[in-house]
Amino acid sequence: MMTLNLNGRWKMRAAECEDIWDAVVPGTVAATLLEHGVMPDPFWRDNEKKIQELLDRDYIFERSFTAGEDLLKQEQIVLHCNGLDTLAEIRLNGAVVGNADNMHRIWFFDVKPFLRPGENEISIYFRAPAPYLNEHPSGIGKPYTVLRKAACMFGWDWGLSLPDSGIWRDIMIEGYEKGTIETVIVHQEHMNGKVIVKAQPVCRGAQDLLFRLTLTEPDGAKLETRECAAGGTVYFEVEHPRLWWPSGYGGQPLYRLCTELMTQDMILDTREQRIGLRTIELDRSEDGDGAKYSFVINHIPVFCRGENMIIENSVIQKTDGSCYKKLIENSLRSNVNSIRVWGGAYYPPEEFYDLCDENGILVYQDFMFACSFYQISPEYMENVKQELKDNLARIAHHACIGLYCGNNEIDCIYTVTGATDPETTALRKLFGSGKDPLPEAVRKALWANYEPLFLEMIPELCSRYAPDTDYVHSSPSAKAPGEVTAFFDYAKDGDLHYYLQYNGNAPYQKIRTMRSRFVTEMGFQSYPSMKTIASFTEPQDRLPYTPVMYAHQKCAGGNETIELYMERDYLIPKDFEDYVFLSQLQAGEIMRYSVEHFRRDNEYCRGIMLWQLNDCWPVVSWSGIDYYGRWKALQYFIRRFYAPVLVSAREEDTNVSLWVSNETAMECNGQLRWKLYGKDGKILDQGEKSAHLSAGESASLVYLDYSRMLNRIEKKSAYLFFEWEHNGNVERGTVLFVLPREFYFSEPELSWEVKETGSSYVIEVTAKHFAKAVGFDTSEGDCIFSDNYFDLPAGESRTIEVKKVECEGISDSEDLRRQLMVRTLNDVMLRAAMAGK
Ligand code: BMA
Repeated sequence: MMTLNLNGRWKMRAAECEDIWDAVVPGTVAATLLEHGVMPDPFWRDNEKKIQELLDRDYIFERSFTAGEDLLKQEQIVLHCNGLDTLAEIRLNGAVVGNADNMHRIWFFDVKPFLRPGENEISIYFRAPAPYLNEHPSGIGKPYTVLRKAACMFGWDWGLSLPDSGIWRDIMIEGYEKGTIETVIVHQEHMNGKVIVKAQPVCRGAQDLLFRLTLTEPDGAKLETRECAAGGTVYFEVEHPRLWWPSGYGGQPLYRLCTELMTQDMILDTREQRIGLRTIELDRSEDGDGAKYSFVINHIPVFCRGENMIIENSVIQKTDGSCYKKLIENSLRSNVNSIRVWGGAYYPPEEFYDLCDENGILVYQDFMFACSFYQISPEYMENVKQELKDNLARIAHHACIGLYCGNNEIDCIYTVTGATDPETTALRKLFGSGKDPLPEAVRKALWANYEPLFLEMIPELCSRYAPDTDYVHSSPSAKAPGEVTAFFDYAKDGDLHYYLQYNGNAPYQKIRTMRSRFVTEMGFQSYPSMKTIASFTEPQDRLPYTPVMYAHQKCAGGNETIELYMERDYLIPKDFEDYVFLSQLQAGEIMRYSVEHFRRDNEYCRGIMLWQLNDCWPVVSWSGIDYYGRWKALQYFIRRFYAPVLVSAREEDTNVSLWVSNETAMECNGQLRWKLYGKDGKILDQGEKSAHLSAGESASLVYLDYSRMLNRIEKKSAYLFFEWEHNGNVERGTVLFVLPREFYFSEPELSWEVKETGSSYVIEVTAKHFAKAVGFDTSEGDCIFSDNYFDLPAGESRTIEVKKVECEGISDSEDLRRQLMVRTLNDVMLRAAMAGK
């Protein structure tokens, strides 16, 4: 095959004016306009409003290229576009060669009749998506459902509206003889300690060709080479297979499958896929109280400690492989072993799945449908079918993909349209689906649009392209599609999405009355760091309720909800920096409280995926890591509460049980220690206990009854500090016996020193008095601390490491010392109390 790469320098012009700009492809309208200063920074203050008009215009990308003799003499010549966003007309030397209308598809256009020797002109006309939606109202769903384009590009409850267009993935011309490889479908059969790998090549074009497939061991040793004809299957028998595991359960050896498409005397095309040998199953067996929702890999149940990923950047051109590398590195550092690719976005590039394969991150893969009914027609179904084939053919062989999911939240929207119970009725209003249940006839019509897509076509395609991977039709969903009548019933035999607003802004403590098989979404919002806020505001904007801060809060009532919960547990700071700090701490605490609860209940609950891992612009959101890659307090909490072996406390007034939850495939022997501190750091009680936990066991190890020791007053200055030590790791936690707003905080009197070792800086911090949530930050530069927002009992020290390679804008230890800022909950509460007086 011959490839003429068309990436690189193009020209872009607006359809209705003379302006013309240099453009880089892959690239988009917004990226080009930004580059040339035509579009104001969409992230600055409330500029979002100002950019819409620019994106409401049509644009043309064009360039010339030279077609050589070698290319022209090929039997077949196609224009291959890995991504056109979205409504595009493609011309070659003035003639229309095709149209595109689906951002998620891979397009091939026959260009042989249009190419000429020497100089050629290609142009792609992009019609503006937002005006198109206005002209083509959706029958039954949200406006974005009309176009096969990332739904969130029109705005989401964490994302600005930036309905871009462009050549967003690679573009090239390919010339070939007879045919090319479309994909190789891989099926594994594990039995008696062997794996039979069945590989079924699929080709485009002529079908009378031959395939030669070679399987190579992870260490590079060639295992076998076999041949088959088109439509045939090749079988490899792997003795002593080296199995692929999710992170923390074993290694990630990857075999290589190299496929050559051939005639008797020529190799026409090649394709290489890396495959991991493993069995993977979503166990949904009934157990008397509903049904499980549990990932079982190589026969070991794996607890998912996951996060939901959204698009990486609202301006798509800024997305490259390196941003995924960072996301995965951050996930691993946070003890995350699974990521959900959420359905309101787009299918990530190969780099993402490669990284997940290599690092043992299990992927929960949604198809790109979210939060609305989609009206189907034969043309729509055909378009989607091609989209699914394109993407399954591209990604299905990856070891990391643990599950396919038809859509995000459409089954539950259906549930709320019919519900009569008070909780689900309240949700119907929240989801904007009206006050009253919909008439049955209308619901039937909605379901008639659901079934053919999510219960027929998609699962059929999945079983063809991904025969070893399970499919669920929606998240959340229960076992029987469309039959859930009350929202919280998903928890019993399916997966749950849980936000406190879904529960009437209930106290977060209510979670302890709930059980759920799997929590695919759960989150709490917080503000991004002050440095990030400074990047999009003027000083006068920096208060929770200014128009600019509202412009960077896309969830209705979001800032108010943050404050509502703050008011319940804390004193509201007057100082905005304190406020931001507290909002982050609160999100961390609420998630800690909730995740620890579900982890203790690990016989019932088999996974949690927090909403949300990342941000696509600087915004107040549920994320743990903000747009600039800065860790919010939540991400440090995640690192702790997602530790494979977790120690946690279940307190009830003055009584506490201490639990250890071992989510590893090995038994765990360790030492539990606890100390109860009273006023002035006086130790009131202490103890320790060795314990043994088997693989996957979660158990209460001690029950401490302090009802006699702690009276109404003493409770306000007492805290229990506990830790679990095993294999040199120490996990810790603290219990307060009253809400932080009632606690007698004193100045912690922290002191710290910064030292330097070869590759790291080391901060040693000591607290004279109990310090709650010691939060470090740097004034100008950025870094990741080995731990942060942690508690220090009176008189104790902690060593924190900062890796030099992870520092930006910090030149040496002296500079770090100069930039280092520390804030504790003590400071924030004391200041708030003073300001309140
Ligand atoms: C769920 C998600 C997203 C949304 C999030 C936060 O509904 O699926 O659509 O952003 O909650 O509200």
